[in-house]
Amino acid sequence: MTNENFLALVEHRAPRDPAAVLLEQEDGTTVSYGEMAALSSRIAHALARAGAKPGDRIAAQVEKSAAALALYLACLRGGFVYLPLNTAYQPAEVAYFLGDAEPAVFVCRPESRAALDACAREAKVGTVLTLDAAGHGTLADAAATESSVHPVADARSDDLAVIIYTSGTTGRSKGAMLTHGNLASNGLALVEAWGFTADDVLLHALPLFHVHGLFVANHCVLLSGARMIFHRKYDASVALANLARATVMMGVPTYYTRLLAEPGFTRESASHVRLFISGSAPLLIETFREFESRIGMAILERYGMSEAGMITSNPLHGERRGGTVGAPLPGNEVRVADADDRALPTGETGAIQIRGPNVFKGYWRMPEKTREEFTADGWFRTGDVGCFDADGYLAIVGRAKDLIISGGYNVYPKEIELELDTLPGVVESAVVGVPHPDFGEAVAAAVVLSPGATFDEAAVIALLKTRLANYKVPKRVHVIDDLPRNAMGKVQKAVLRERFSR
Ligand code: MCA
Ligand code: AMP
Repeated sequence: MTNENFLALVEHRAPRDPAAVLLEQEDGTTVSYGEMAALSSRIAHALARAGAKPGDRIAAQVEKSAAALALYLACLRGGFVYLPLNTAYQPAEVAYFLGDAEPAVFVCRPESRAALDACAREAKVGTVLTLDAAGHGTLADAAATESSVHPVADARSDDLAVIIYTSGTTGRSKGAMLTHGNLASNGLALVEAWGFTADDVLLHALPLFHVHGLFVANHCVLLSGARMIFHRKYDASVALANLARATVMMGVPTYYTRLLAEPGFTRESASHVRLFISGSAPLLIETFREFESRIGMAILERYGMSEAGMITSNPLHGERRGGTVGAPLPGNEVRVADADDRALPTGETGAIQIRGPNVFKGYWRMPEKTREEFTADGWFRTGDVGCFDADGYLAIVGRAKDLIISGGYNVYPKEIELELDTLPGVVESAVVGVPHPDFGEAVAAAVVLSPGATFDEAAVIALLKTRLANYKVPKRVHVIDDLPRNAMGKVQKAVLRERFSR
């Protein structure tokens, strides 16, 4: 039986010459496919020596670097389950993920080790190792003396490869379990849909801890033997300077609005790029149009989610329609359904439901929640609301879930409301998304105070920054007399949104 580990597929499709460049770093140094295989082998040995066994979770909260990519690949290689964590998460948030996932090994930044050691102990994590942005730390030290050869662990397509935590409407994060088969089918579908070849050079400026930067970007490159220019974080002027060498760029809409704010971003400076791809959040039609008239090329918008990787995409060849996310990717099925989970005719708006080899296995240790999110006939409820046009393009017109997407990061209001409600003097709170020129949407909050209570907005924001990842912290916290409610007593968030958007 062939090995269905996703890394086996990657290695099968890797360039024959191990010296072929996989990634270029900001300092100009390069890492070849062969060097990446050797580094991920060393790390896989080091993780095993630290106590990890196949099937164990390896959690990581590390800066973006070639070594961080090697750590992900090492987990696939060793048959471990990779659990990436946003570097913005504060210790209380990390404590939840460690407690829920019970990883055998936790890799963190050296500077946050002191703050995270206690929660790792509490969660009974076997070993804590460190890795910094330059690829140094106790993990690197342990890996340095290991063999540069490690076989790819045998895995079945249905075996777990990665857990990606996504926040939820209840305020409690759920771990989406992605299998080797999910990664393989989605990666191959994207290579085909977007025409990736070994001649491509991807400008990779996305973070490495979410589906967009970790899977979509890396997998397109790895499965086509291409190369990438790896930026630690997104800086529009640095991206612009590198476009002359790139053939593809991927980003969230904020990346493109920031690029358009650069006077030097012209047809000429973009002429080497064959494809600009946007996703993770709605691309405003104004941005789509401005880009097209300035650069003479339409941004390709696609739609995805942590539970299913990429779902639909506008076409590589053919019309890219602004305000839509295109058609289902090869092998994926998408339907727009009514409240009884029955498919609606073209042109009608309803719940977006999906099925296919890209759809995840379920939420980690939440069988009930998993059951709720699937229909009786096996379709996954995305929580997005949309409609197909006569040509098969899907438009996302809203969300049934109470979700804010700020700069491509998801924020569930409930989680922020629970924090606000713990503050002295706060009786109740409501959190909404308001339009933001840079992040698309930004988080805004309203609090109702008990009689006589005082409130210092700046102090509250500063306090929240110690408890929540920075992008979740409200940009404004408004004090209001009462939360607007409908006849059923439900908070009317649309009223607050309208009020705070002015
Ligand atoms: C940073 N800040 C933000 C955000 N990012 N505020 C709201 N929303 C944000 N996204 C705030 C910080 O709190 C800080 O505020 C100030 O901005 C500067 O922080 P810094 O880190 O320097 O900001 P930046 O480097 O300019 O980051 C903005 C960014 C970044 C480049 C847009 O957020 C980003 O890379 N986003 C991409 C997210 C992504 O990869 N999403 C994919 C998810 P203060 O100074 O007050 O502290 S995967 C997904 O959604 C699905 C599967 C899909 O379809 O892809
Ligand atoms: P995540 O939970 O981070 O995986 O985010 C997934 C959610 O992001 C989806 O359910 C959508 O609501 C949203 N999303 C992703 N891509 C797009 C897009 N192109 N347009 C609108 N929303 C998007």
